[in-house]
Amino acid sequence: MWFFFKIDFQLAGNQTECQSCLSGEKCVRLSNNETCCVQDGYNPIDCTAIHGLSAFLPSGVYKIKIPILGHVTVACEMEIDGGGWTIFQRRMDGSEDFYRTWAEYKEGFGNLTSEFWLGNDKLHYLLGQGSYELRMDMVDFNNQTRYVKYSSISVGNESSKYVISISGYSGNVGDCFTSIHPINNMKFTTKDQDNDVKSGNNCAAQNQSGWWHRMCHCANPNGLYLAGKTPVYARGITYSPWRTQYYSLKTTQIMVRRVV
Ligand SMILES: [Ca+2]
Repeated sequence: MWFFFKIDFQLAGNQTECQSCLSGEKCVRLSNNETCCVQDGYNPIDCTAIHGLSAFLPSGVYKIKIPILGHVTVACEMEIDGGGWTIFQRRMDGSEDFYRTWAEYKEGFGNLTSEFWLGNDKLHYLLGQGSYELRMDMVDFNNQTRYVKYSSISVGNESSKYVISISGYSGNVGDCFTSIHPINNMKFTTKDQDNDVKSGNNCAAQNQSGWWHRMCHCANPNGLYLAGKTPVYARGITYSPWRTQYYSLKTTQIMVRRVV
């Protein structure tokens, strides 16, 4: 399902393989043996840029270069909704612990080929490169699917507590991020850093996750992998307008794409 794949910018052996390279461009061979023209010294800034090199590049793990942090390895979704998405969260089998500290959410954790959180610093610098949209895909244990999309997403730096700005809902299930307990304008909260607006309680500790909690949440993508119906309220991987706070989803994937 997930390819391990990265672009290696090797010069193609035969420059005539690229028919249409401009001056200042080089003909390069990608790991899948395709060739294409890229600017000399080109570093893709996100999965949108990689998708722009060739629409036939598969979903998988690629190397990009973003401000301050330099080279970063990311997972790209190249099929869903036209492709070009940089994935920053995935749940699929409960293999990773998401009940983590501020430092761990800042840095990122998990395995890019299965469950992971990309990291709040990477997300901040990635989204600072342009205008981005967000999409979240969900699957339940009946293999039903739902998605939500937001036309604008940005995340502040650590001193802002990674405050999120999100707007422009569309999708085929209720709007959790700008309507019910909206995360818009919320700071990130972890078990060791309470930045939510619920006084007296830490929503991340209460709900066993790290997230842009309000008081507390409509969706808990980083919650416990409780695998379907559960008597436990709001601690699973919930999306309440779809399967209530008493159902933990099978898979989630949250990703961003530069609007170009
Ligand atoms: Ca609180």
